[in-house]
Amino acid sequence: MKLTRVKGFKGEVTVPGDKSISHRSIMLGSLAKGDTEVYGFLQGADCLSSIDCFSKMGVEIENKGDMVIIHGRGLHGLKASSDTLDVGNSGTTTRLMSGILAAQQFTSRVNGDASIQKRPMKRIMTPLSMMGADITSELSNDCAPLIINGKQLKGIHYDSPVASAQVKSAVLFAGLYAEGETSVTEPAVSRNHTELMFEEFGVDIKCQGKTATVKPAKELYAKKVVVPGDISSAAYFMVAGAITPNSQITIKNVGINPTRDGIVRVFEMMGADIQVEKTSGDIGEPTADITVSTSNLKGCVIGGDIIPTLIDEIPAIAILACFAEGETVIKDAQELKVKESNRIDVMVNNLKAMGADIEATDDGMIIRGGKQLHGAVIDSKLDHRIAMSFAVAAMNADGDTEIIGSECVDISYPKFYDDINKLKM
Ligand code: SPQ
Repeated sequence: MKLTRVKGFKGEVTVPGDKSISHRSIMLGSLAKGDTEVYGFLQGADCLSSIDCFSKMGVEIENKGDMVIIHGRGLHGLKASSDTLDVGNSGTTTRLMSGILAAQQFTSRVNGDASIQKRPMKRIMTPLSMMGADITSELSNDCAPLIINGKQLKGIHYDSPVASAQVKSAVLFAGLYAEGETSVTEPAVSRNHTELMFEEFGVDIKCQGKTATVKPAKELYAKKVVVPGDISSAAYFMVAGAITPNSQITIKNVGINPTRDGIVRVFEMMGADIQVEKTSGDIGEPTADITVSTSNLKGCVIGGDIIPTLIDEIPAIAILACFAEGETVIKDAQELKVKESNRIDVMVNNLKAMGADIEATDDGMIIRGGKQLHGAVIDSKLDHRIAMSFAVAAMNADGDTEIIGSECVDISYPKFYDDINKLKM
């Protein structure tokens, strides 16, 4: 795809439903008793992989577009799949589903695309094995394909070395089936959608500080789920509004759960013209309409406990920092190396190709803003967040930019290019 400078962006956009909540709605809906209706479900390839995997385990799931009905089979109602469970590109499906599979009375094989086959799975294999799970990496490289022989699990306390909602959630899902209580303590609190949704579906879960504790469940109960707009998708419009001259963009109904809203705090630190107007929200998830206008930005330091609350927005924030006065330091973000691509290297190399003053560090990057970007050939490495970040950069650069693999936005935002083009002046 070729992109070039725009004069400005004006208008309103409603981004698709939150990816993390959409995945969890399929998993909890499948394990619940009764029918779960999900409104605003994200029809991205990753969430369709979750639907596919649970359908293969005997769950009837009606996908009617924006609305999905899951005919739950109860906590012990899943059936062995005769095929490999194909997670596609989705780390969330792989890790959360593994926690469930570890406790079933059957064996499963879980595999995905080339990117998934490189992402680390030891981080879930270790705590699940401590619970008594039999989970192995077929190629003995701690990556998928995974073979999971369901076992009776026992509750543990796990001190997670990483702030990861996927690790925490894998253990909590396994904890539903374990003998005794299961708890996870993280070094910093990661997104808490699993905890909030467990409560909604009738699970006995307690959260205190950085620890979440779940009691074994007897039954989960179906629940209507209204999915808020994904702040990770809103991020591209927030950045576009702030860095593009003559712009004002309102993003409607965005989830602003405090474990996900770090990008809003960064916009405020950088002096962006941003307004957050709270709306009603549902399932314990606060929402807001966010308006961002062309801004005079200044660099800042982003690190510590805020990182898990904006980890997926860092590619977009790196673009923002190129348009700020002074230096932006992003640190404590080594987790970026194990996402769909190595997001530190891929951002730094591609931004360098566009003329940015940027360097990679061990745990992040340093960006000296203010250098005019120019068009370049950008390799997205088939990472949706890289493709969308560079689409926004390209619309603020001199000359043409070509994004290789631009179609990978299908993972989390299939209509992204249509939506951003509609706002062009
Ligand atoms: O699902 P996947 O592939 O891991 O997707 C990403 C993304 O950018 O969309 C990460 F690459 O989001 C993760 C996120 O980074 C989704 C997620 C979740 O829903 O629990 C948690 C985060 O990952 P982690 O490893 O920090 O727990």
